[in-house]
Amino acid sequence: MSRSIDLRSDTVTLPTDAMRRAMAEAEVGDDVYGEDPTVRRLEELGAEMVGKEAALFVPTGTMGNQVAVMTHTRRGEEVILEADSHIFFYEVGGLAALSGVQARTVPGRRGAMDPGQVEAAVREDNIHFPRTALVCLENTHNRSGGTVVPLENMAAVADVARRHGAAVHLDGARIFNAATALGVPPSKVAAPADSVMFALSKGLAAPVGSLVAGRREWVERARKNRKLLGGGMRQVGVLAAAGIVALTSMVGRLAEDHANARRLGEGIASIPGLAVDLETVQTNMVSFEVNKPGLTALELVARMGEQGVKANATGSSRIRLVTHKDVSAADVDETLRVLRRLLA
Ligand code: TLP
Repeated sequence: MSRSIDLRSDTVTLPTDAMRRAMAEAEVGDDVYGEDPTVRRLEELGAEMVGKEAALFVPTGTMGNQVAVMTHTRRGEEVILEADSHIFFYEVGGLAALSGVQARTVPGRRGAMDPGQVEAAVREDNIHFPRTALVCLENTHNRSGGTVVPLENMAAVADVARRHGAAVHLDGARIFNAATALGVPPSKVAAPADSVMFALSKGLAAPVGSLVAGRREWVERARKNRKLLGGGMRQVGVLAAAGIVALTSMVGRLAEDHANARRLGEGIASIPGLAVDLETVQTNMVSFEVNKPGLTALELVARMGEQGVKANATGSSRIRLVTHKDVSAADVDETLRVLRRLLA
């Protein structure tokens, strides 16, 4: 069977040979006792890269975001976040189920919330109201098609939060894609936030893992909440070792994924029956509409699958394609050939 082209997500990336070697050779210890030297190295390296005092290794981005929310809030408080944000849309209701907080959503434009609307959503002091404890940002913004939220917008929203005594958390699962697209270090993207979660297991191709970073005292409280959620891992340096390879050798190549997404987006824009807003193709994703009467996104995804191209439907007429290190320019061209045939 010929290999398929997997554009469902950058989470499907396979670990590199260098990662497998580092994993096999990793020096380990019991991380719940703080005795795994490889985890410590990863946490220090990650914290430094995003310009924060300390970081915590977590098994998934979802746990990282949820631990962050739990550490910033108390039960019954309110969290402001973008209506299509991952934390609100894709984390199984964790805000309510795990932290007992309530979500107040604000619509965004390509992931960016209007600071005025955020300000209007902040609760004033009133005996009836929950306290607004936290504002969450996301960069790059997944459901907008991997768009980059402008740094000025992040700073303006963070400023609103601070003026009202609320903390700011950044879901930076793809912070390195944002930094690559903006041509700035990731610490600049994380700067407006008190805490940031970023993934090692997406475009950077580690098999597992994310980091949550912030002030040292905050990270120690987050460590306790990670334990509460069952995320205290033992000789986990075997995984952290792959994370170190991810951070030290996989960031530089993300521009290649962005170029492939652009090539894919431009090709899709020329196919009758498909529509893509090329202005949203800013990093490693292409989110497009299926406009052919009688053809749903799910049906097109199924037909693409039969032709060896895997994709995800993200709405009844919307499909998302994600480029990553296991997708070449030739794979992009093959994907475009398949789409042209299917839409003919
Ligand atoms: N996103 C996944 C799915 O959950 C949708 C994907 O394929 O894109 N924040 C953002 C912005 C994310 O895109 C994701 C994963 C997460 C958090 C959660 O990370 P994991 O999958 O490690 O829990």
